Amino acid sequence: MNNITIQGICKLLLQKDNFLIFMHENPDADAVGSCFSLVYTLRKLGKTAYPVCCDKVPSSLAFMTDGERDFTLESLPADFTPEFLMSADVASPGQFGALRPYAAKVNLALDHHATHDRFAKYLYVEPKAGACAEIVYRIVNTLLSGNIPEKTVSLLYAGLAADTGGFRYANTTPATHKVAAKLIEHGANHAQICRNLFECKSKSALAAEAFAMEHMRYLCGGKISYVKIMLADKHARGFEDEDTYDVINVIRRADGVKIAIFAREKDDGTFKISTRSSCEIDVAKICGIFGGGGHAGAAGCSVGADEVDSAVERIVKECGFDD
Ligand SMILES: [Mn+2]
Repeated sequence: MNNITIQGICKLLLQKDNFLIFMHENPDADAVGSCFSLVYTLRKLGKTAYPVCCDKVPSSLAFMTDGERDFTLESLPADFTPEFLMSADVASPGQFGALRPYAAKVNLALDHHATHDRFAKYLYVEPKAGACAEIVYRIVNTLLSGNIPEKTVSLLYAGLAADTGGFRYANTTPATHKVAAKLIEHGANHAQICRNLFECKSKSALAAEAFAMEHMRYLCGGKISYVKIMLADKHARGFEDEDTYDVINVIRRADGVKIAIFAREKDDGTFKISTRSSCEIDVAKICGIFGGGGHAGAAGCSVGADEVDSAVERIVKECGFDD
């Protein structure tokens, strides 16, 4: 599946000087950690590199970016001309969001999504990797001959910890733990990172989660949990989109739930549907029906306002539970 090796990637990167590295829309800790650790590593090698994303980094992840959140194209220096475009953790052109036209120009894509939509010239896709950060670690470690700065290892650790749910999800492998161990050896501040990622919540995020718990419904005899949040709910309760990012993880916790479904109305009136599976049902395949994707255990898709209820019904049906 990979058409370039880690060694090949390093050779290629050393030949270039000006890099632009894309994160996916609604960037998560793996996207931010993978992208920024590459940016810092390339800069350490004397090169010019910038991160870019169509959306702001959520404030809950600002601890990873020194408080900066705007990495849109407009944030780049006017005189910067990138010669090598990369993406990290981006599965498809659609995930570039407003920057979608750039997908066709990407020279190298690093990813761990099994559904990766081979849009780049060079690909390194490792679906067994628990996070894209696991792949990026190998690149950074080779480029820096093992001398990875503390800031970079902490970024990689955050990506790895976030995508594996704190090393609890099925995508956690011995290789994941080995990389995590290396990162801690290099000085990753794992306790502080995990506090930031998994414990510390804004009051508005807690309000969003309280709303979700109050309004979630159980379907198929309690095997599916489902909640829909409308713009009006968001405005009435005073929370933002990014406050709802953990809602899916809250509703999947109920005992007996195998599949969780969360539909959120976006500002443009369309809906983002997020799904999680803690059984053999592959939600990436099901979300694929609506042009979405992701991982077998965590996936999503976007649908119009008039199709959200029928889409949720179809997803429920595709799960194939009897009752
Ligand atoms: Mn990821």
